[in-house]
Amino acid sequence: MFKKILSGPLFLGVFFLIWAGISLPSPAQSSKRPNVVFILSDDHAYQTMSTYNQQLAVTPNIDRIANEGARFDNFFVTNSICGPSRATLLTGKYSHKNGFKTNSGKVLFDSTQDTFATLLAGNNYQTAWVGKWHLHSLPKGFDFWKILPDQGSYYNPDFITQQNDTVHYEGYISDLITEFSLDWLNKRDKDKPFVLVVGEKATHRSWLPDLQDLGAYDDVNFPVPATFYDAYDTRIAALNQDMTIDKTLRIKEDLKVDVDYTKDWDYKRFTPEQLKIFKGYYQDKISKEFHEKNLTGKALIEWKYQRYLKDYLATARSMDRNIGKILDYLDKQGLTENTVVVYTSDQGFYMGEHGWFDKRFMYEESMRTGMVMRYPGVIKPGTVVKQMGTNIDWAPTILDITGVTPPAAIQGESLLPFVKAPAGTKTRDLYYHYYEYPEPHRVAPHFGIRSERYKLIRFYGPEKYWEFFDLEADPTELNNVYGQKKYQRLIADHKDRLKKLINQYEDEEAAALLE
Ligand code: SGN
Ligand code: CA
Repeated sequence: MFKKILSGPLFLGVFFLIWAGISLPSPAQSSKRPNVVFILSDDHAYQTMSTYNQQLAVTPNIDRIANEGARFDNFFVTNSICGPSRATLLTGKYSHKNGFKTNSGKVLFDSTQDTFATLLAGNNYQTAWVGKWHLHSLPKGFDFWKILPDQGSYYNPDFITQQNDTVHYEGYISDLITEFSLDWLNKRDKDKPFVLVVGEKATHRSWLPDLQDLGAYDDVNFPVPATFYDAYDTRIAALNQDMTIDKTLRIKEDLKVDVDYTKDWDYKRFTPEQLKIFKGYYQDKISKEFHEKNLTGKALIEWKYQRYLKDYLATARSMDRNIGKILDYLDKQGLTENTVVVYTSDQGFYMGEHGWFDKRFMYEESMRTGMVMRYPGVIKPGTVVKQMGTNIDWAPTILDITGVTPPAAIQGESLLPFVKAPAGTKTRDLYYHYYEYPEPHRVAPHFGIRSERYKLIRFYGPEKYWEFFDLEADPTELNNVYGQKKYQRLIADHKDRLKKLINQYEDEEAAALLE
């Protein structure tokens, strides 16, 4: 019976299908090599991306990438601040290897080293970087770039162009970054594949939303996180930081209460029309509310928390709309099928957990970052990747997609095997090292290991000491159990594993600080 069905022309057809199925080139091998659009935002917390958490915000366009591709549920950074994360994106290396450890400006990014852009140059790819760069030296190895000076401005910003001019543009930052990105895509050589990095300024402090998004979340009363009133028992570095909503977050500069619009910061950049709308909201509504309520104590701290979230999430909304514009452009140009889109942030951020904003610590909210990736034909829509990865994997992933063999000096590895086998069994220990101290937020330098269940951290600032957390028993990391007898075997095991990572990644500075 079976034999009969498979005889004659039908047999030939089935044979052809099997043969075609086997030899059909994957997008990565096809002559039409895939493009990459890598969107890297600034300080955008995964807690505020609705693909991860529906309690705070709505981010339909980031969610669209996740739904049509993959969401990484255990993705981390290796040094949770801006410049170092970008240097790691470029090089696939830890800060101690690429030389860019802090944002301080004392060290420029060494642009003579290999980056994914220089490695792609010989491979017929066109490369571009648009938007936030924050590495103090100018980009090298990209065919096109147009970057913000330092942190850049939200309204009517300057851009540094390839001619090394600083040019003033009118408009809102996320719109302009999209406009310049799409402009380059329109003008590119359409016969060659491309890699474009879109470096968003949002959602960096001090969170200025686009005019159309002012007050977008004003009707929402956000739940106060369970750790909001953390007293930092057992954690000296957490006690000594300077990044609380209570004490560090500024009512005027951050929450825009009683700003002097003629004198203060970026407000001088506003056009009269923009200023009218902005003042109408922050002066006539928010500052008025602040004075009328005349709050003190806990009520004041919680008002600050609510205002912080409202400004932050409205700024994220302005950016998410722009991510939508990029996705629409790819659709309209017929590029979607052959373009990998990644959205991620340079690090995580505190949305009131432990009473904080900002990042830096090796604790979960700052070490983790959200990451979604769409790769039609390769990633099954709705994939959820549970395996752990870090930002040293970004560059080797871009190289893998574009068919370039990574040089041995790259310390990360491609994430493509993870998206193909998202529940794979590969476990790896992650290594972290943060340096910037004391400015601007007095977070003591530290390094450590994160395994799937535990975290061991060595602080080496003013106080030299260890922390150990059981993330299953204590997911919010309130209870440093270093020194508790029942954990001694696990702690010794993690110290060994930490030493191995330090050797593997050749972090000599950390090796000397272990005892
Ligand atoms: C500025 C901010 C800090 C922030 C750093 C680094 N202060 O100094 O709050 O931690 O940038 O951010 S501000 O008052 O100037 O906004 S990073 O994202 O570039 O690493
Ligand atoms: Ca950042």
